[in-house]
Amino acid sequence: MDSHNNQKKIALINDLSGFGRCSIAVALPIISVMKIQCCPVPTSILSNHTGFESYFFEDYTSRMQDYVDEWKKLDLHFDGICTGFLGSVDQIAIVEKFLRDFTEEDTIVLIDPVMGDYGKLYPTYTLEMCQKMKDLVQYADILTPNLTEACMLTDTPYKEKWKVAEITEMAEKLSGMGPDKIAVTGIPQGSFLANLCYETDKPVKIRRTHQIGTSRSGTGDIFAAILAADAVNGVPFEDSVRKASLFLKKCIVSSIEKEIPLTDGVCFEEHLSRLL
Ligand code: PXL
Repeated sequence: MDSHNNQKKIALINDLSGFGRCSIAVALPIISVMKIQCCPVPTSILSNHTGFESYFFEDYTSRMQDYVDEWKKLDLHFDGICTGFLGSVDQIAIVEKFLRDFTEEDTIVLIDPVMGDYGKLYPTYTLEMCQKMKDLVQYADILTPNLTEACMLTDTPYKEKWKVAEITEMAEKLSGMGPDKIAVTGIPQGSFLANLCYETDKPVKIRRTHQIGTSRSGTGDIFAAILAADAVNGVPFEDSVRKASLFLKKCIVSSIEKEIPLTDGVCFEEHLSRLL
């Protein structure tokens, strides 16, 4: 029988940045190539992301509820919900309502708490938004904070050097807030960056990833999209973290070869077929 719900679907709540390869612009093609229908909910529209000196930013909060109300009329059911960059406190409240309205028993919720990097909040992020993000974490099955975001969500002072045990402690705290799978990204380890892969009742795993000095925009969004699509496809979390790390490494190597500025993200397009 015909149904909107005959194919697996992920609702992707994120911004649309026209340039800089982040958010919807990278997550949508990745989720599609992994054979899942991707349904975006735009949170804001930017000419280019906030890592550039200048950008145009239009908040979409006031339109979002009308937008998703139409999805209720269509009786859409989602196998996954993936949230990323959020632009205001009111918007976080709308996302919370979306999670309450659309999360069913089998829906996997991935929250990427995009808040900041290198120990600092992104320019559009306020302390009130941090508090609301802490409340949102309870809805997540999977959480993908970088080190800065893990610190902000657990009220841990940020620093440059970390012991695995200290990051594991933060992951445990985060897990206590809701999610049972957590990938803490962007951990400096010698000349590499690593991800810490935490699953409730399993030993912690460290996965090395991209080389240091090449931290590029959008890599967190690519990482989260692969994890969300894999989770919906039933791939074990640890395998998925390894796959996402390897994929990013290839993309970063190509971006260095092509001398792409760090702001412009990674050349993932030529590697998409690796995710098939
Ligand atoms: O990739 C994270 C991200 C997403 N969206 C916007 C951003 C950033 C990081 O700077 O500015 C608009």
